[in-house]
Amino acid sequence: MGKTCKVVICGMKGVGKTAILEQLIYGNVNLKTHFYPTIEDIYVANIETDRGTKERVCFYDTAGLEPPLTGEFKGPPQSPTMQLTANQVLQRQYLGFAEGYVMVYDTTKPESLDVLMYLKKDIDRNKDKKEVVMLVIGNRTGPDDVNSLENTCSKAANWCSREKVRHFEIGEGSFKPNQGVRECCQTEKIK
Ligand SMILES: Nc1nc2c(ncn2[C@@H]2O[C@H](COP(=O)(O)OP(=O)(O)OP(=O)(O)O)[C@@H](O)[C@H]2O)c(=O)[nH]1
Ligand SMILES: [Mg+2]
Repeated sequence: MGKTCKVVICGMKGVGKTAILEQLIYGNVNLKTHFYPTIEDIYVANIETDRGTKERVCFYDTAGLEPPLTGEFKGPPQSPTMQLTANQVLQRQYLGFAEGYVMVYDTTKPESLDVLMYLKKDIDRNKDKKEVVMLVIGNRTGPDDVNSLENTCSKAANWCSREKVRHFEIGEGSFKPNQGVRECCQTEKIK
């Protein structure tokens, strides 16, 4: 067994971060499961990689971020110097400390993708020279908005390809996050 790697799960509040982790590790989540807002939780898992080895991964489930909702802060980030409040940014201790960041958004909440755009800039700015793996998970909690020109999922897919991060969608409107997350962990070979 190699060294334990640290992975931070982050994103807007209520997008399903804890649900995804609980389903990945315990497989005990269904539509009736309710979770309280997270302050901080740590899950330790032994995950089999596609190389057939077992890796120990420490997942840090973080408190959900508030969306940037007012005035000039509405929508995706315009300037790298903009000031966000403490509950709109990832707590400073998680920056530059993990090998992997899983950024989660809810495909039915466009503002949750905006949050990831801020978040990724923050992680990039603070990662120093360290190699970090980032990936984005779109949690499908309901159908796409047929009235919008570009749905949140395709917007996310475009952004991810520009930023060169892997993009996964899970859920398909029902609650089946398990497969997707397992696949993410294995294909990204988080080490
Ligand atoms: N229907 C459905 N409900 C979901 C899904 N994912 C999460 N939920 C529900 O949405 C609520 C919020 O999910 P959480 O997993 O607590 O979200 P979170 O991102 O951890 O929230 P914070 O810890 O507050 O940031 C919970 O009551 C879940 O049961 C999903 O894919 N489908
Ligand atoms: Mg949570």
